[in-house]
Parts: sequence; structure tokens; C-alpha cells
Amino acid sequence: MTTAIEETLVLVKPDGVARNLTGEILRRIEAKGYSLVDIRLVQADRELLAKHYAEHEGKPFYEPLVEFMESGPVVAIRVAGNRVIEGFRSLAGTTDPTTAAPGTIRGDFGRDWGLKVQQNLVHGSDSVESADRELALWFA
Ligand code: IDP
Repeated sequence: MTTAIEETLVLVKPDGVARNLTGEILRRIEAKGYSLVDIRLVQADRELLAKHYAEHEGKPFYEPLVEFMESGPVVAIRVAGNRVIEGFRSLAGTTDPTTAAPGTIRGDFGRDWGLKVQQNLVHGSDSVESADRELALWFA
């Protein structure tokens, strides 16, 4: 456990925006006590997504993931708070929305749609290093 104030990148993915869940996701972030520092609606292009998902290049779900992420606007949010990186990932739930715990964003609103990519509503940075790198990309 650490008391360091952190910042993380949260993305409401195209499925979350299309299903009008942006407000609900913001509500949960604020209800948990984290601060919204910056927010923008972005139509991401391939160049940005290739940088964002560089670690997944070559995996079977990479191409469907990039296609999904460029299929519509995403909401990028800079969120701050003590241990917000792990805190938001806890709010989001595990990657697979079918089995994500009820009470989490993915567990309450997500499911498997039989597609090649898991449409799981949100992204949250997974480490301080990732957060720094991703925030620089989305809030350049
Ligand atoms: P995370 O978003 O929970 O941190 P990552 O492993 O970083 O998960 O994967 C990035 C995104 O790629 C996931 O959120 C999901 O949309 C998609 N993804 C990950 N693993 C799979 C898979 O096995 N099949 C389909 N899509 C996947």
C-alpha cells in the first residue's frame, strides 16, 4: 500500500459511449472519491491506437481490438487520487465481462457478444509507467 497521489487514464470505449454509459461510469468514479482532472471525446485513429496497444501487437485479438476502438468515439478521462490506478481497475472489474464480478462496471453492464474482441466498456492504465505513457498519448 502507498499513499502516493497518482493519475490514471480511463477510457470509456466505443461500446460504453454508444450505450450511453458515460455518465454512469463518471458517476462511479466520482462516487468513489476520485477527481476528474481532464476529459475529452476522441475519435481515435489507427496511429494512436497502435501506440496505445503496442504491447498487444501480434496477439489474435489485436486487429479486432483496434477496429473496435476506432469504430466510434471514446471518452478519455484523466483521473487523480491515492492509488487510483489499482482503484479504478477494481471499479472496472476483470477483463472478461461475462465473469467480471457484479458490482463492477464490466460485471454490471458487460457481457460476451460472441465477437472476436471483448467489448468490455472501459480501459484503465495498469501501472504508473503505463499511466504516464498513455496520458501523454491521449492528452498530448
Ligand atoms: P485490460 O483492459 O483488462 O487491462 P488487456 O489484457 O490489457 O486487458 O487487454 C486489452 C483489451 O483487449 C481488453 O480490455 C479487451 O477489450 C481485449 N482483450 C484482451 N484479451 C482478449 C481476449 O482474449 N479475447 C478478446 N479480446 C481480448
